Amino acid sequence: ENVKGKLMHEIQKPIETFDDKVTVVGIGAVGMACAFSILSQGISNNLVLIDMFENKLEGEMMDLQHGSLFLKDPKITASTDYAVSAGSRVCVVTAGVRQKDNESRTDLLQRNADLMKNIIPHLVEYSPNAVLLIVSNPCDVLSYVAWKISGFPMTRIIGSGTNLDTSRFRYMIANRLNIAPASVHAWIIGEHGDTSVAVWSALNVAGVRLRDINPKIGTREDPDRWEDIHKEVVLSAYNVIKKKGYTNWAIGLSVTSMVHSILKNMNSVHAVSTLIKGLHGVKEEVYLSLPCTLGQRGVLGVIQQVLTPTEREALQKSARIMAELIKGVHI
Ligand code: 6V0
Repeated sequence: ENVKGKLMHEIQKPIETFDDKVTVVGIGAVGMACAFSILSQGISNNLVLIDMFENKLEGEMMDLQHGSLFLKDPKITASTDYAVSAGSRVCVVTAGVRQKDNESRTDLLQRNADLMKNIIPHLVEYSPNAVLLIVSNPCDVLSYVAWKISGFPMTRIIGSGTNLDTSRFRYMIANRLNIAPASVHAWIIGEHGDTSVAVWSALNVAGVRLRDINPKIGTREDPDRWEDIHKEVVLSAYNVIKKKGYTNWAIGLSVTSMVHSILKNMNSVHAVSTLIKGLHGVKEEVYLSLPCTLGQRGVLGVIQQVLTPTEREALQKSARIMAELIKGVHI
């Protein structure tokens, strides 16, 4: 072609690199928040979008591509065909259906589990070495379902879990203390949702445990009512959904930080959903969140927090509830 040929004498073709290829399945509010945050932070320069709706896919892809000047000239592709996802290092699953009128949580769970049956085998076929990050809700049960369907080692199926709950928790504590969230060390473990466990015993700033200052912290007898913060964390999603219809920005950022740790093999610790049987006295084969180190091979290790008996029991109770839910799902 004339102008192109005259402008540049081409010596060789650039190589196509797959080192940081990330696929996002489901381009709703959550999927697009993940995509935007991954691109704008330069975490991946090779992003794939997958959904069922061709037009919307193309629209979202074009809209992002038009911002290339302000990014790092990423390669952005989109298709209903999973072949485009081939060779991904991380696949983020955000596809989901919402509750219908009069639909029970269990029915919703089965519908989303059926969705996993549809999605996961394609991802496994085209990216057999990828780490799969499950964001769709109920995230802990669906991570378990995805693990069963995929045939992957448990280390490569990760639920976004309480990474988001933990960030909400740290933000709220940070506000109360007027110290940045990054300097407030606090963890929410267990279920992403109603039965999550706040690890009050470990909450510290610069190694100073708040429980040493206020022995009642996180309990009902605490005159300062720190426990209200955990309640607010649990209600966060409901409160945001009531006001704007869905949550997306914080989960997008939280997923991005996990993808970053995986792609860059960082060994940084995130509260993510993993198979926790045998830890903290949990007997059931369930996925729940604990602080895990993340790297290119997925979950590398689980930090064994020194939990109080109350915290341990709360986690074990969560595990029993999860096991019951799992029993009801047809995989
Ligand atoms: P949304 O905006 O309705 O988007 C869902 C998308 O999934 C739509 O674009 C659908 O077309 C697509 N989809 C549905 N079925 C398929 C399929 N078989 N294959 C491909 N794509 C499909 O929902 P939203 O983005 O708001 O939420 C997505 C999921 O994330 C829901 O299950 C939420 O509950 C869950 N969240 C999880 C969070 C977490 O912390 N783990 C946080 C927020 C939301």
